[in-house]
Amino acid sequence: MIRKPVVSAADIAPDLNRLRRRGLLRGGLSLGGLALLTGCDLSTHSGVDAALWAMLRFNDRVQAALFNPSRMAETYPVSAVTTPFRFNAYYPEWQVRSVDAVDWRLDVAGLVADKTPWTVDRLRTLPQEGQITRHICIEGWSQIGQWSGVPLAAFLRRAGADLRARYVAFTCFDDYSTSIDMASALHPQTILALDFGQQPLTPEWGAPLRLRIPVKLGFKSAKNVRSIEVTNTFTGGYWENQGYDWFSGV
Ligand SMILES: Nc1nc2c(c(=O)[nH]1)N[C@H]1C(S)=C(S)[C@@H](COP(=O)(O)O)O[C@H]1N2
Ligand SMILES: [Mo]
Repeated sequence: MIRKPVVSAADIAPDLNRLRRRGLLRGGLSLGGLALLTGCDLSTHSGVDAALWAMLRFNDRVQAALFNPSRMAETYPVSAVTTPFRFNAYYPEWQVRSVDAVDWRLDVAGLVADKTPWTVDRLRTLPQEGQITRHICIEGWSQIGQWSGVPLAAFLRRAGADLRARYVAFTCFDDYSTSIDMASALHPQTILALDFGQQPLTPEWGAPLRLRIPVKLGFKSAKNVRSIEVTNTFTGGYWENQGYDWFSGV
């Protein structure tokens, strides 16, 4: 990375505007103010980067503190379901990857007593919950869908997860990843979905298993899940590591 000796206020104006839009910064914040807030050295580009990331992590902590675990996302009647349902991923639909559901295993890692991998059949023996909720993409569109599957809270309890851990992290076999805070993981509407529109998920909608978390923006609802890890280590995610707000509550 090329290090410029001095960074001007104009250099970071777009980033500051981004933080301001999120209601994180009010009014004009000078470079000096940002340095004070974050304790980062702003004389180089990497210093500014560090400062902006520090602000984003601060924003995550504020959002986590404001999260109300008993507030439910709005639910809808079947008649409100959006058809056709829009596909989205970081690649086009023709590049969707699929696995044989019979061979697929859900790996469980980290602060969990029982790390036995799960099959689809065994996941179906756990209690199932359905929901018709709005999926809101950060790109500015939304749609209503019907999903059902295992409440993540029930799954975590069953696996003997340490529910005091900070994060639940997901990896996907399309090389996507995301992670969420434990409070949101335990929210009653956060489910490991196996069905979409009352049919088993198909690959483009995240088969064999996707996270469905209506209290967060759509990019948090990881499709094509391969593993779940309970951890105290911050792991970010595919979009989060590129600057999307990590908490992303709706
Ligand atoms: N594995 C995986 N999950 C993913 C993504 C992805 O690229 N890969 N994209 C996310 C984004 S940005 C959105 S909006 C939703 C889209 O879900 P849908 O195709 O069911 O509408 O999936 C999310 N989960
Ligand atoms: Mo999205």
